[in-house]
Order: sequence, then C-alpha cells, then structure tokens
Amino acid sequence: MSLDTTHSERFDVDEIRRGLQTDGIIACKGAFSRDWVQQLREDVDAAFQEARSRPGGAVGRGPNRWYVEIHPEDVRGFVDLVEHPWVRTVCETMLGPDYQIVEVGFDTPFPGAKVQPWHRDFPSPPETKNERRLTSLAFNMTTVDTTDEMGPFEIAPGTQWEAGDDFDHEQFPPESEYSRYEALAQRKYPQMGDISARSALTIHRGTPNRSQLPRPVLVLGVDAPGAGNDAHHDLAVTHGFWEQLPESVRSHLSCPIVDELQPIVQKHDIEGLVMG
Ligand SMILES: O=C(O)CCC(=O)C(=O)O
Repeated sequence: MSLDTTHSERFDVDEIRRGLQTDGIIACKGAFSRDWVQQLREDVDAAFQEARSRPGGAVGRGPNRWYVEIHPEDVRGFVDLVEHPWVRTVCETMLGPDYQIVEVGFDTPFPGAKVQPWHRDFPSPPETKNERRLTSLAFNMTTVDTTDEMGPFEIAPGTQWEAGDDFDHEQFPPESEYSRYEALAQRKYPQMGDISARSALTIHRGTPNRSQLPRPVLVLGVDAPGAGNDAHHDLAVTHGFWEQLPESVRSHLSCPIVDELQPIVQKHDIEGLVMG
C-alpha cells in the first residue's frame, strides 16, 4: 500500500530535539492514510486472536488491558512505518545514525479498562539520569480515532528527567506525587494516521475506557546503540523476510534471522500493572 508522500519534506530537527527534551512527546499528524491504518488494524486484530489462544501470548496491563509483542513481519506495513521519513529523522536525531529497532508490539485497552497507576515503562538509565541523554524512544500509532470515552493516553510532560530512585521498581512514583502529575497531565487524542514519539520514561498512564470499542495502539521501540532494551524483547525475522528488506532497514535490525518464527511468550510485563 502506498505511503502518503506529503511528509517527505525535511523535518525541523531542532524542533524534534526540543519537543523530546521538554515535553518528552512529539507527534506527526497524518503520516499515513486511513486505508493503511485499516490494514494495520487487521494485522493487529489477527495477532491478538493468535496471542490470546495460547498461554503467555498476551500480558495483562490491568483489567481488560493487554500488551502483545509481535515480530516485524506480523504487520504488513512494517517497512513503510520504519522507513517513514519522520520516524527515521526522529530516530537519527535523538539516538544517532546506528539506532536499533528492538520492539514491535501493541497495547489494547478494551471496554472496561480502568485507570492505570502513573508509571514509566522501565527504570531511567544512567545516561538519562546523569547526562540528560535519552537512549530510547517509543513510537505509538493508534488504529482508531481516539475519543474521550475510549480512555485516552495521559502523559505528564517533562517528567522523563525525574531520576525515580524512590519510585516502586524505579517505575511507579508514590501516590503522594499524583496531584503533581495530574496538574501537568495532557490527554492525547490521536487520529488514524498520526504517529507519536515519546520517551517511555515520561510518566504516563492509560485512563478508563468507557466506550464500547477497543483502542489498539501499535508500539515501536527503538534504542541508541548499547541501550540494552533488546534484552527485554524477542524480535526475530525469517530469512525470506530479511532478504526482501532494504539495506536501510536491515542496518537498524540486529535481531536473530531464523528459519521459522516462534510465537513470542511475553517478557516485557510491567509487574505493577499486571493485576491493575
Ligand atoms: O492506554 C495507553 O495508551 C497506555 C498504556 C500503557 O501505558 C501501558 O499499558 O503501559
């Protein structure tokens, strides 16, 4: 399916850097067509059915809320997504030319999903705490037009720099801090075709899904060389898929190349979210 080329102009790298260093989240509106996103939704739905059919295929992130890690070739649009000029520019600007794709997955809050505790997705690494340098990014792509009833993603801008030494598991700030995050909080209402990029250290939470519709969101995790998040993921590609990838994608994938893909047993559970 063809890429929307309206975004092939150069992007303002100072603005990208500023956005991720201040708020900790930026977005590119209308990066893909609605048809492209519809195809992504079909692939995500199929992967969800497969994952729920076996033990460990999906990990709970609170009541009626699931996370599933998948392989790049499980989504037909993988190459379009990682080759999108905005995605490439953001990765190169923030993580350097040798950035590595370490995670493909999706989060789905279903109807009835509750508010999550404020959290970050992993502890802050020394480069961020001590040198104020981000070593990883999470790209998110909604597969629906987000409404308030669906329980939008909520984020507390600027909190990516908090050391978090006193957080539970270095990920969950104490409840005594909640009013501060609530004062900062922004709710995000991405529409089909929009992409966001954020530091997964920026404190965030899912809010209650009061609608009748699930809200699946694709997650693409990218590291600076040596950041180490690949240890939490099980990405792999088949020889056939690898052979068809352009060199510009291969150079950002250091995962195993295998004869046959193994269904992923989820590793990246966020313990404090599992039970809700
Ligand atoms: O509802 C969302 O989009 C946020 C989900 C989330 O942060 C998580 O499950 O870790």
